[in-house]
Amino acid sequence: MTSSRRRLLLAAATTLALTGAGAGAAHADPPADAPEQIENGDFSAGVSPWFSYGTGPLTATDGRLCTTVPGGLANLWDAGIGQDGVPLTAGAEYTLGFAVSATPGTAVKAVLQLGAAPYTTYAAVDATATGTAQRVEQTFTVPDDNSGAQLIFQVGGAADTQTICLDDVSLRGGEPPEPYEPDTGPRVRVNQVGYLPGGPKNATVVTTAPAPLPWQLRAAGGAVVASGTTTARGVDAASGQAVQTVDFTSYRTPGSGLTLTVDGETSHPFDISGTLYDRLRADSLQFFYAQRSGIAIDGDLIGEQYARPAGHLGVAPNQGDTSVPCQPGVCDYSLDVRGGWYDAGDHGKYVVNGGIATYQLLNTFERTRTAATAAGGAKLADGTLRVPERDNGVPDILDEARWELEFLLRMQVPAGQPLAGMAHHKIHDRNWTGLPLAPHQDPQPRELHPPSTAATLNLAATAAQCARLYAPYDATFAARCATAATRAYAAAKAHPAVYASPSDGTGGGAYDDADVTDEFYWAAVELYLSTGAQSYLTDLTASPQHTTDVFSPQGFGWQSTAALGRLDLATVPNGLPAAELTRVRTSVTAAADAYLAELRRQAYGLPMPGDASSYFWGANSNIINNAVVLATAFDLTRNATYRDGAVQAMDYLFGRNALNISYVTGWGEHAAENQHSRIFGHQLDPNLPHPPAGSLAGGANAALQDPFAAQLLAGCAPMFCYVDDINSYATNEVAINWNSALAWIASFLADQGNAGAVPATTCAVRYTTHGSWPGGFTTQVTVRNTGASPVTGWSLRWAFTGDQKVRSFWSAKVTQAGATVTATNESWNATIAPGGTATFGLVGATSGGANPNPTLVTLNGAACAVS
Ligand code: 9MR
Ligand code: 9MR
Repeated sequence: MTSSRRRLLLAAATTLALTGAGAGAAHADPPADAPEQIENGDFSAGVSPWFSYGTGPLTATDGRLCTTVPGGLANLWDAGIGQDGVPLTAGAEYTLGFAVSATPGTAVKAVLQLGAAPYTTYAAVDATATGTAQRVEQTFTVPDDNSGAQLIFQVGGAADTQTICLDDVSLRGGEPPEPYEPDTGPRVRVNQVGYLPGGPKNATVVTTAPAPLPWQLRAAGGAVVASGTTTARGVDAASGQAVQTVDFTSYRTPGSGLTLTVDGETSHPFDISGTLYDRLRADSLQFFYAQRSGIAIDGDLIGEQYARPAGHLGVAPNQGDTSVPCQPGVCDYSLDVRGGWYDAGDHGKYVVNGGIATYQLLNTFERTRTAATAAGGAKLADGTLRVPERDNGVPDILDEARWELEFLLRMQVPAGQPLAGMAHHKIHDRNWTGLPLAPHQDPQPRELHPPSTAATLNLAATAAQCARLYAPYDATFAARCATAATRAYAAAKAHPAVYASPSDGTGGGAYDDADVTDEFYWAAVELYLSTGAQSYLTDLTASPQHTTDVFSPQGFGWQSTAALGRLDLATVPNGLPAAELTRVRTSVTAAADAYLAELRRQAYGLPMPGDASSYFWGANSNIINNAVVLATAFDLTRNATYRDGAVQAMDYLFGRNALNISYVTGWGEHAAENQHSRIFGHQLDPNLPHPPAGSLAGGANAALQDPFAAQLLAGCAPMFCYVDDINSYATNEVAINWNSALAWIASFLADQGNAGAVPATTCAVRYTTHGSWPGGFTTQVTVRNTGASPVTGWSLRWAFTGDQKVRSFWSAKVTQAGATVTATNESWNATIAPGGTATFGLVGATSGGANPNPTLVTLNGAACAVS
């Protein structure tokens, strides 16, 4: 409790006249332990669900609700602040309490009434509000039952404009609120988006039937196309439900509007299709454009409802981000930290969380260079996303990630200042604002918070990724990233234990982390992958994280980043000794095996344990990140079991769960759409949009850290600890680090097409760089046809890791686009007989940095074995 609030509560209660038709007699003693009937009466959850009419905008600051009321309105009831849906029981005793102030001062009337004409009054309390807040309390009985009465503070009728504030509004008495029963729809739980034709197809049925039950799969027209028997699974710990499972994997025929019927219940409809997730790739990435700070959002690109002026470019009422001072006493300079993405539902920008989100977008792109199913990145090429930079010659996903990278670079402490080279942990509002609030309307002062080692290493890691990935497109930017990365890493080593404070959570999240061994490992890996330098190899090898199991059952996240380094070390070509590389890759497949085992244990089929401590804030992203490990194991091994595990894991996110909800807006028959967001506040203001299609909710969180969820969901089984309400930031926020996980897996899923059998390898490539000198290298490539039929006409494709450029070549025609190299046969070596080979060579240029052999080379689109 704040001290100001405590003072208010101690202020003497003023006894006031009780008026109004039907009001019962006043009582001295409020009922003991009476239930609270007002929601968010202390405004700790912002403005919602309060509404007003005839007033200025409502703001919730420091636990008070304030607004302005124009002077000269004829009646008290010409302006009001209220709450609907207040349940009243006839004859029951209630105590209405509130604190109110008004400047310059006016009469106020609190009325409990029928919420529509004829507005029958059940009870009314008159108060005189002055510049000093006064506590008013009155006890009465109400004459009627009404499950949805209205409490309204009538505040009109003063001669002068008033600033009116309310605090600690409470109505105690009557019956306890009805227990919350979520509407969970049919008891047959499926992936509401659907299933890939060759992929796994599983569903979960909530039933108390002890024995297996028959199931029927129906086409849209109603015809039964497959049938079988369920498997009884007993009580599922995560949901507390008795369940059975259905496996209809063997049905592979594409169709739409299919349904599954078991135990007299029919599932939501779903599709079977190899193009199921094609649009999710762009949808999940579009979220980032909608979250951009410092640029007007173009409605022509992503829909008029999302158009808005640029936020935080120093235009009033914004107070930033073009010249942002530190918090008092932290530094004596200001930084231009414009741009970047708003972190989540708030307007803060955090280097730590920006780091993992940027990593995952960059890695989504980098994966297209090493994963056989990614088709060389064509699906993520320039012109594939709805961003303003489309058609600039750079893949759009890199344009989007650069928006954040430029911000991260601006957060670095300038040379000549204390802690130069480190990164400020975060920049955000001085105080929390209410919801909704468009970024350009945020009036709060913005402040830089102290630098931290964690933020500095997030900058080092992502800037190092930047250095290699942008090199083919913008050498100047890549060089700027390289410099920032090495400076940041050196600064972190010089200041290895500067931690963000866990209590620095006013106006923005804390994102505190007091173990940065994982960030050190991740940054060393990224720098090693980009530079090839021995010093980083030494550091990463010496890290305790290099030899521990970095893949926990609950997945990686912003606070546990060692897995980011491990996954990149396993997938991005590098010079690690062969035995070491094998060990690194085996750690990924071993983790994937553990996730597969967990997914088989869970009756809802997800790779996450079913205990309450696994369902924490943002767990949906951790579940997806476990799917990312499964997907990476598939990319490394081409063992379809891993692919199928990753595909199946997503069933949970799209509706195969206790609540029968898809956690991705716009995807599935019944999807989350009221995520906690100051921008996408449709639930609070119908003129505002829901989050755009492809926005992921944080998900079930048994810790229930927000008051709305705490009150509504107390005692929930872990998988039930979620509500699709804008007030619940602990279960239902949007966030860049969650959507980055979704974007990564969406791209992987879309790449799987029908998820058919993995083709056998019919080629082997030997790639040898047999000469290197400062500025250049020469490489020879031999491809062997290991299949049974001749290859006639060949095209070999691979990607460099950084800025390498082909300068000359022989025995093939070699072209290059970005980092991707394509070598096409000459007429004289067009045919390669079974067992035969073709050899060609090239001379390349590089400004330095790592130049490892590629790990993926494709022959006419099919992956070859590479040595
Ligand atoms: O809106 C904020 C959300 O982005 C954060 O995740 C969350 C926890 O830090 O806090 C939310 O802000 C609330 C604040 O913590 C308490 N006052 C009400 C704010 C809005 O609901
Ligand atoms: O994702 C964060 C979660 O791991 C933490 O437990 C939680 C409380 O500190 O904060 C979450 O991050 C929020 C951040 O603090 C403020 N912006 C919104 C983020 C998502 O809810």
